Amino acid sequence: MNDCIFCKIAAGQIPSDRVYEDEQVVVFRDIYPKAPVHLLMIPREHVDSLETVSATHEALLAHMLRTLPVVAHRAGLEGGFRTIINTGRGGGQEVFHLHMHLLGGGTLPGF
Ligand code: DGP
Repeated sequence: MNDCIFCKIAAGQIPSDRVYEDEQVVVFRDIYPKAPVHLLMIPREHVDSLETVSATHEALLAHMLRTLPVVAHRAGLEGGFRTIINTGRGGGQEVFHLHMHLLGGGTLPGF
């Protein structure tokens, strides 16, 4: 956890282009954007991935999901947005601190 890059971003030890924060989450621009708007929402608390959440994280997860549309609207994504949670190596997760990708601002490819 001490080497977790997203913990360091949440703590302000590594710079990021932060667009939103509250007592539970931080949202910043992805360094390798896959869409005109590509944000990452992370909890301030370190959680490895969706596979390691427990009942104690239910309120946090609800907060994250409820906050995503607020952040999307602030980012100008009035027409909608895509949310992705890569989970585990097989799911394409590269950073093992739970994060939700928020993408939009153009015509997103289907998959
Ligand atoms: P995932 O594959 O779901 O683990 O996506 C991790 C994302 O994190 C990837 O799209 C690139 C982004 N990322 C990795 N390191 C940094 C960083 O230091 N700063 C920012 N802003 N984004 C990062």
